[in-house]
Amino acid sequence: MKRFHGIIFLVTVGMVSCDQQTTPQKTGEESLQTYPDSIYELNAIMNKDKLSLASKRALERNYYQGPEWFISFEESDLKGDFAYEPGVVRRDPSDVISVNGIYYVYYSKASGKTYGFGTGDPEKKVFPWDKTEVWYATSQEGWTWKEEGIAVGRGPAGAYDDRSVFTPQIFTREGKYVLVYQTVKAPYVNRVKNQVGMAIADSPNGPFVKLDAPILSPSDDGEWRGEEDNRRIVNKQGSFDSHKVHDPTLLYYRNKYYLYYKGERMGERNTLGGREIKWGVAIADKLEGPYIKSEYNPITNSGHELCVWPYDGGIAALIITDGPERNTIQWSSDGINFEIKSFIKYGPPAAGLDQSVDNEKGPLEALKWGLTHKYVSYDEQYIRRFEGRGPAMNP
Ligand code: AAL
Repeated sequence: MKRFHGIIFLVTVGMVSCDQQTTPQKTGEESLQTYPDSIYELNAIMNKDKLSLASKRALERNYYQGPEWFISFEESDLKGDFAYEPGVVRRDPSDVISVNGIYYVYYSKASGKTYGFGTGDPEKKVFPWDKTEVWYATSQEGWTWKEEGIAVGRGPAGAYDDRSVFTPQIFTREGKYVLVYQTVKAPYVNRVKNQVGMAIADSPNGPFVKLDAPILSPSDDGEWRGEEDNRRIVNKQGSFDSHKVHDPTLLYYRNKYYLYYKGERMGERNTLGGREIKWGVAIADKLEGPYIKSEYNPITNSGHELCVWPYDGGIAALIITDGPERNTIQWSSDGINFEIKSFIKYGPPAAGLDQSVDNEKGPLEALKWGLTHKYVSYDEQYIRRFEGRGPAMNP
């Protein structure tokens, strides 16, 4: 087993040395002895000839780097309509946009008890995000919020979004206000495959006009086994997004529309990182699509709700909750190839960022503040505020 590790290690050193972004100056590729003395010193490695696996990883992955991407978070309750309200679900806030000095946010809202699957009554709510609609709220200063009404409702019976519309993200460009969100068609069973919808308005207050068809669907390359409504039982798992396409987030990047999303897989397994959750991206030339899934998908091996922002010509990502690389902040120079920039203790779930912040002030400026949600119970969730506290933040 030791020898096996040694071989892997030499190969990895060779690969890492191609990456100019993170690799310290190495003078050769074939041996560990080629790191400059300063790198051993920074890693507190006093004996280059006796390297533990942990020390080898520290050298390979540049663990001595500074805290520019390291951050912690504080969360607080909000006022007005975002204060906790018994019996109501408000969750999965979008990013915040600022229009004429007023903040806007979009989110999933529902009320009523969540029963789970298998009640025998297809009308009963199965998840907190079942039978939700997209609502929106405004605020002058980001602390006291006023609920304004519905932005996107459920479709008529038989439509692809007749059961639930939820987990919205807002995108603005060229005077258009665009919501992308998850949709579910009834009946909401364990094996249901959701889709992503889009609705467009000329004002942040709407009216938001839905496209006729969803813009993204799960990959169609898995195969359930048997008829039981059990999402874990498959003949074939298929792609990382063969079951669900969640948390859509749209960015305009390199003259194209990049639709980032979370995938869930048919027959989902648990791995050493917990749930088998990964992200992908689908790219379009035009806002309405078609959105073509990247051949490089999946582009993360971890994560849960999407949280991405442009920085320094690339795209940064807050990756939390699931997978071996959860609780990391990552960055890619091309929107596809993400590398770990920091390991954090915790990140706010379903984070929505303030899109009016000047991201270029620093790597984590986009995380200065935003909205998140908190579970009180399966029947009650409410929206809160988070603030980033890190060495890279401006005071
Ligand atoms: C969230 C998101 C999606 C899921 C559910 C509601 O954390 O990942 O939105 O469908 O949970």
